[in-house]
Amino acid sequence: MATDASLAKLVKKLPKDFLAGFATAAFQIEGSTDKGGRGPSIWDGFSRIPGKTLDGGNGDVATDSYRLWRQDIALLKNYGVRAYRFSLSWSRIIPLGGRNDPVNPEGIKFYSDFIDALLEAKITPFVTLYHWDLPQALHDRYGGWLNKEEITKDFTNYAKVCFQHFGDRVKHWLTLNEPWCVAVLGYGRGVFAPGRSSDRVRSPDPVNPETVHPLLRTGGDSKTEPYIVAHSLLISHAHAVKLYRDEFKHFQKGEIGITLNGDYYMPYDDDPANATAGQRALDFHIGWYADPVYLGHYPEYMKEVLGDRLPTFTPEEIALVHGSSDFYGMNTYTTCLAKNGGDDEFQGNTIYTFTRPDGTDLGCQAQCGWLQAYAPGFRLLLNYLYKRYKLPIYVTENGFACKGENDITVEEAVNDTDRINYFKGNTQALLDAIADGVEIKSYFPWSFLDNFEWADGYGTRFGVTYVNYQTQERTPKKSSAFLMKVRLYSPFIIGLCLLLEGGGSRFHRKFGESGPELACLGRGGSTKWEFGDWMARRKRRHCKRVRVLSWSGDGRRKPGPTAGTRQTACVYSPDPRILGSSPRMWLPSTLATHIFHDTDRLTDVFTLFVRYI
Ligand code: GBH
Repeated sequence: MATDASLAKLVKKLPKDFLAGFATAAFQIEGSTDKGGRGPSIWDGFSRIPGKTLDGGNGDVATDSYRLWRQDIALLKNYGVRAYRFSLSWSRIIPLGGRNDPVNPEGIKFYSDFIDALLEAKITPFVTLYHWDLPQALHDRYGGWLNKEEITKDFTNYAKVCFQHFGDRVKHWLTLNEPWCVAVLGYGRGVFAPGRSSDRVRSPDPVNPETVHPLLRTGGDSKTEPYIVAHSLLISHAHAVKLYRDEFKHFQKGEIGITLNGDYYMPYDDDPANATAGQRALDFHIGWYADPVYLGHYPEYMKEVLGDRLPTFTPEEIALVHGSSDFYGMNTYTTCLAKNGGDDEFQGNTIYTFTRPDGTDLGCQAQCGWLQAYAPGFRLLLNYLYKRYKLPIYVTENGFACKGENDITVEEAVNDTDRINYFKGNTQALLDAIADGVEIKSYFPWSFLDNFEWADGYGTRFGVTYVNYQTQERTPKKSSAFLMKVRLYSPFIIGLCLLLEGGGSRFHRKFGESGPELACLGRGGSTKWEFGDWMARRKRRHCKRVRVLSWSGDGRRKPGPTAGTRQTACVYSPDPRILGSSPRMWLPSTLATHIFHDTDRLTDVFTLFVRYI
């Protein structure tokens, strides 16, 4: 496996506008479900029903981020992220959800302040409109996603309110998160809200059917409802995109798309039937949504097996859906081996396994049964999607829940080696995919914090930050330090760090009272040299905070700082947010050393990481 240093070197080659940060979702972190004028969502009630979540946890408090958001942003800033993906709670913005229902000014203000604070911290907001928390009122009023006509209008109206209030500052929009999960888990398997399925033990018929909307008179139908819901989701998404493109894009100048879940399905062995099975699994997980959006039709295989259970697009609908995403939004976690057989329709009648024919496991097992770490699959999937759908890819989620992490102390949990290995492998795979020619524009590990993991409750932890749910204390795990160390979050602040004699005070003037945080990152490997400490002492005078993350030379001992020798050096960053319009800032320095004349070595050996505090 690559060393951290060699990874860090590669990471520097990422495109200049690459967005790296963390992802979260409103219901999983906000809590305060009855505060600030918020209306209930389908997850509020569902998660409170005994038996629906593994540990009985619900979303009432979650990570309390509705109250602790300033602290959260401070931590994100500390992590050095360039972007943050989060979702808006529809029922915070329109408590009853509908197009004729009032907008909640407190909800608007909450997100507006949040976005301002992110921008203030130089963090790019990446906003999901819908991450599964449908306003309960819309479900009750007309059956929610089951009712295409109504939900399309209400979702588009909700999107419009968001573009109007936040689109001046938000330039990256996602309409829906993982429609497959909404349709299959919410209306097929019944394990997610609203919990509908054909299984009458799981989802009984209503006690007084005459009092509910006609679409809700039974407990559900796993054979038809998921496909109806998926169709509504696609069309609602497409309407929101059209609205953005017609009325907002020309002056707000952002981009908009959908994000799909999808893992890679490798054939179990070289039996051609298993290769076909792998493709069927990809069709049912990914093609169901991606083929209409990017290619203009449902996958052939789905039409074939589902017959008239699969809704058909009217010509107007498909014209709207086809081409309705500016990019490919990708959430992915794992790779499975696909075997022909089984009767699980949602899996494309394919059997999934992590066990290879020789009995070994594909990768490291996570807390959740569905997740093993297998980095080569990530690279293969990136290649598959790019070849098939031909658009730049935003990786909007990718993460790992260490097995047993909830059963150990926080001191133990922060040593999240399996998560570090997962990110190490996948960062390498991402870079390899870029080298393969795949255009990749972001990487958002899931998740910033441990949080409400839906039907798993709080026992499954995906965060790079440990959350103590009694005290709400946040403790960074080592995986967060790993991601900082490979410089995923500031790949193009390449700079030199000769900030001496006046350099610091120039910085001070430039960045004002708060001062930047300067950190010197070495390339790993050899001697920790006194320069690090010296620089830290030196700069403390000028900058509020200096952190020498690591320092090392290339094995040879370098000449130390020599007083009185003036040399010219600069901090270099093509990122205009760091130094304004000029890519470099010259600094006088007194560091005598020949290696600094060689810019390549310099950027290699000395990397200055400049961030605002
Ligand atoms: C993401 O979904 C979600 O966007 C995020 O909210 C969540 O917290 C995160 O993953 C971690 O789970 O065994 O048939 O029930 C991940 C995609 C697809 C993964 C469905 C689990 C389970 C399929 N998920 N899959 S099944």
